[in-house]
Amino acid sequence: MKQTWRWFGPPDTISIDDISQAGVEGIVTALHHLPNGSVWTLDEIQRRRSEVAHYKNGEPSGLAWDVVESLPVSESIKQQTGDWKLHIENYLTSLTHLAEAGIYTVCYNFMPLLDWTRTDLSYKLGNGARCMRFDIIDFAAFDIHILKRQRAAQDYPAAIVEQANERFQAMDTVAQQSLEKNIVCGLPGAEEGFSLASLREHLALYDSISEDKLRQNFIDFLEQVVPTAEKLGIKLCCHPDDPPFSLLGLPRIMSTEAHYTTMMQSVDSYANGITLCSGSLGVRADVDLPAMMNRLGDRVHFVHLRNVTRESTGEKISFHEAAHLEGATDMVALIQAILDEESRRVAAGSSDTSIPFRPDHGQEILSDLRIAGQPGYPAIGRLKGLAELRGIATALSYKTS
Ligand code: DNO
Repeated sequence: MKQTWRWFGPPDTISIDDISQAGVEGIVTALHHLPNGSVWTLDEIQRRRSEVAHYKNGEPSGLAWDVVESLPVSESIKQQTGDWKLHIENYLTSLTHLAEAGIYTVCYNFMPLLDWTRTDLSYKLGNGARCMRFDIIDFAAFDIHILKRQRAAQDYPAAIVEQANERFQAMDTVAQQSLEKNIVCGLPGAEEGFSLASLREHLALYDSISEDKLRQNFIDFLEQVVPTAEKLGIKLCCHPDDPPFSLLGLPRIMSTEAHYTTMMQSVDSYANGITLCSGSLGVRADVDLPAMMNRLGDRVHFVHLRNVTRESTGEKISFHEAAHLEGATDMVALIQAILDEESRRVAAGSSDTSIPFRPDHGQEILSDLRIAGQPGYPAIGRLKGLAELRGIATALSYKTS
């Protein structure tokens, strides 16, 4: 397992110098400053590669850009509107440039409008640490009373609607504004951010896009890009929906193991792979992550290791981000399943025997609490997560000589 770390590029307050001290072996980054749908030029890619490869003083860092997260799929492609064909051409050109620069693992998602979504970005835990939380009651209160989406109330069980009404009545303007901002502005790495008015306009565009239609658009996208990726030796890996259920009435089509199986069968190629995100999929009680890794592991090209505590039951639930070894996912069993897959690859003579993973998110602890960092991406919380995950992988791989 290759230990990687997400870096948001030069504006990131955690530098390559800092990251190198965390003992990581590779970097996950993206050209966040380029608009969705545009070409990633070779120049821009080379510049970022060089930034990754050097410390602030110009000395080599020994680190390389291993994984792209994400090469965004534009809304035009997802909806098949406007410039979508040009955006696909641009996607292919960007993949070609990435391969020319020696970068072969490319993560993306197919979530409509909203990327990962939380209602509370700084939820205080009993020990004073802070983490991100998704509260389905707050979310429903936003949807029904702030966004005022038509038919919103029909999308939640009656008990949730009732609690959302009470919750909203008790909120002052500051609480309402902060909830709205958390949901619509876009979290780190998210590709789109909205105002309330623009979110309403964008939601209307999905009125005629059913789940089946979105899936067909996804398959059309894969049919266009996977053959090129295959030729270039690029491994595409789709990130799951986070949270893994429909939000704001939008279709979500990458929330379960069955969704991944459909995706893999629709375009059957090694280049059409998975980002196994234990924090996103782990919200669902019906996803067994170690078993999924055992069943679909030969297409897992990138792993996000993170844990969640489920706070309620049902299809749409509340949850918060747990410490990496706590929460719903049996992290030891999942890491064992990843190591088993690597052993199968070694036996099969594959060259991809070290699957890149990153400690996904982290709780804010110690000095993180005194720094206004990127929500979900604190230095010390992630370092703790990485150290724990690294410890498990080391112990499970230990062989006495
Ligand atoms: C959140 C991230 C997501 C992810 C994208 C992948 O922390 O895991 O934003 O990067 O969904 O395309």
